Amino acid sequence: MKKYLTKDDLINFEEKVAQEFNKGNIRAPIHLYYGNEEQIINVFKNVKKQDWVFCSWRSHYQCLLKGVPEDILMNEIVNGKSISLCFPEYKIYSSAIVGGSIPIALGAAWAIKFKNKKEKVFCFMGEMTSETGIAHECIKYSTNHVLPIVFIIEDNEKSVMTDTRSTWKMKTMSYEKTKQKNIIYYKYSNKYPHSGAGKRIQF
Ligand SMILES: Cc1ncc(C[n+]2csc(CCOP(=O)(O)OP(=O)(O)O)c2C)c(N)n1
Repeated sequence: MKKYLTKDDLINFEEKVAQEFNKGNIRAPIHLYYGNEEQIINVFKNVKKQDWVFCSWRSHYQCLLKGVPEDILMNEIVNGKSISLCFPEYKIYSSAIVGGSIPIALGAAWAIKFKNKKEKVFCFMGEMTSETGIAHECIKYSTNHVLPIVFIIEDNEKSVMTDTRSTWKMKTMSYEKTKQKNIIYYKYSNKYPHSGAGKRIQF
């Protein structure tokens, strides 16, 4: 029987990672989610097993929702891989480089279309990443070439600790009010800091 993950399952997993990190058991950076559980569960209602998911440095929720078992995921995180989690067997790929996974996601979508496959690509990014040139180019190319890719922009209003809107002098981000069908845009408020879990840990 398929197990559907709930909001509490996701929150509890991040809480466990936070505890391990604050105890000094994870000797590498972690980026935790909080506050976007309902939105991301909704996105995953349309993600099928055969689909690809591309992420950034913050990807624990996507891994869980794509079907990576909790123990396997936790093991990778404790081994210091949280920032770039890749599970090809579950068709999930991450990069810690701002914008790094977007052109790869586009390439995957292009290949799917070229080979007439039924798969889809889901590509997650933060709102600061969505303002970069590479994101604009990839979204434009995918839209105009009608590629099987959906971009999910998760807006926490910050780029590390910088206010994204004041950086660009924009009240509304470029894709915030978009009507494009290949873009999902949502705002959330994270209780965790950009990196770590609130306690200074010396590696
Ligand atoms: C090429 C590159 N430049 C800088 C960084 C450092 N960096 C990591 S996350 C981040 C902020 C990105 O902000 P946003 O896209 O809004 O993501 P989120 O707030 O969800 O982390 C920056 C500048 C990086 N990882 N890669």
